[in-house]
Amino acid sequence: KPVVNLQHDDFESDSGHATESDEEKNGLNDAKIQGKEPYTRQIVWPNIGKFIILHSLALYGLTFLPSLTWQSWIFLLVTYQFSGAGITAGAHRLWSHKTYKAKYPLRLFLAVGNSMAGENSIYIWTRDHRTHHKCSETVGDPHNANRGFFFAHMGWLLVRKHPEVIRAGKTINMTDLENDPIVMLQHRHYIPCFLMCGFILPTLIPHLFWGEPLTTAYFMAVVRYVAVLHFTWLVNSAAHFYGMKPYDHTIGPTENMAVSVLAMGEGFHNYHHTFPYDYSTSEWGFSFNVTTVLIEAMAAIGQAYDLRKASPETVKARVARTGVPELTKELAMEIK
Ligand code: ST9
Ligand code: ZN
Ligand code: ZN
Repeated sequence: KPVVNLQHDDFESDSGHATESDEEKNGLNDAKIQGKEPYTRQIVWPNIGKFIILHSLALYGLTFLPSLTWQSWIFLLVTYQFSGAGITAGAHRLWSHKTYKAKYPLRLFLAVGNSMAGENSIYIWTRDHRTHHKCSETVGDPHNANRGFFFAHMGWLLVRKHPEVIRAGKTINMTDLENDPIVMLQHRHYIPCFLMCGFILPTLIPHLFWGEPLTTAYFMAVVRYVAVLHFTWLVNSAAHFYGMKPYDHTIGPTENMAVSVLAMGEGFHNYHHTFPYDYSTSEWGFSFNVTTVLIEAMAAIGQAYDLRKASPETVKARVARTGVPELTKELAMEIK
């Protein structure tokens, strides 16, 4: 198999370098994908096998939906929102971006939800996500959207990381998470935490409390897991491809309402990349944003505090500089 060894501005066919057709075959013939490091895409077959099995189980799991008891429907919805919040309010808005502070009980609650979501430990998720923001849509971005919709969605979990990702990641300061005992406990015992919160408890609870057969309860956990994975991945794929860019038209991320609905308020991605410190990830309050409702409810009972928000003046000034004022008006009409 020919070695792809392209340099940033070196597209010559040369000994040791790929020919143009090799590059096309690899789909890696673009400087935005290659970067300065020599890079060959290396498929991780065990991950492909794992995801094929997982998706087959989830598709089979869908056949159980018509026979679910009403209690199980509620349980499915609650575990979707709970594990989703472990990602949105937890890994994303709290731990990755420090958009607010949380007391111990709330951090514990979010860490349990996060373990149920099964998207790597909070520590790894945050390290990758901070790298995503720092190097957005360049070779250093773990899910670089320049490599296509599928790569941004889930392909990045099926291949070895680009060396630039690892290099960029090393420059990220993670001391805040290293000083959070809940985060480090989950990181050290990640697999048992995931299995317990993601599968064992969600299989046992419906069985013990309302007599749902164990098989049905298990398949519901699989369906919920795969659905939440795809809803999360849509933020990296759809919300980097389709939608308006009112706040900064020079970047890839977009405002995508469908993604906001599925991903609990995380589809306002043009806003989020422009104002990553904002706890609401949008300027529209509770609209299409269940996670903001949760954070504000937690603030009302004193569990969340020091919520950070971009002021309307800051947003307006930024729109005037890098955005499209007409689009914010259009978006406001769509939302209201
Ligand atoms: C999953 C994560 O699904 C999804 C994240 C999505 C993020 C979305 C963000 C959008 C905004 C929020 C929206 C929320 C919406 C929620 C909606 C809810 C309803 N920095 O990784 P390795 C170093 S996971 C620094 O193995 P390979 C490091 O030393 C799904 N260093 O690289 C590391 O060693 P260690 C389930 C870094 O070998 C070493 O390199 N999980 C960084 O290339 C090796 O790292 C899976 O399927 C960095 N950023 O393998 C697992 N990165 O870690 C999938 C690496 O020991 N992952 N280093 O410190 C894997 O199998 C592998 O990571 C791989 C790459 C094959 C993908
Ligand atoms: Zn973010
Ligand atoms: Zn993004």
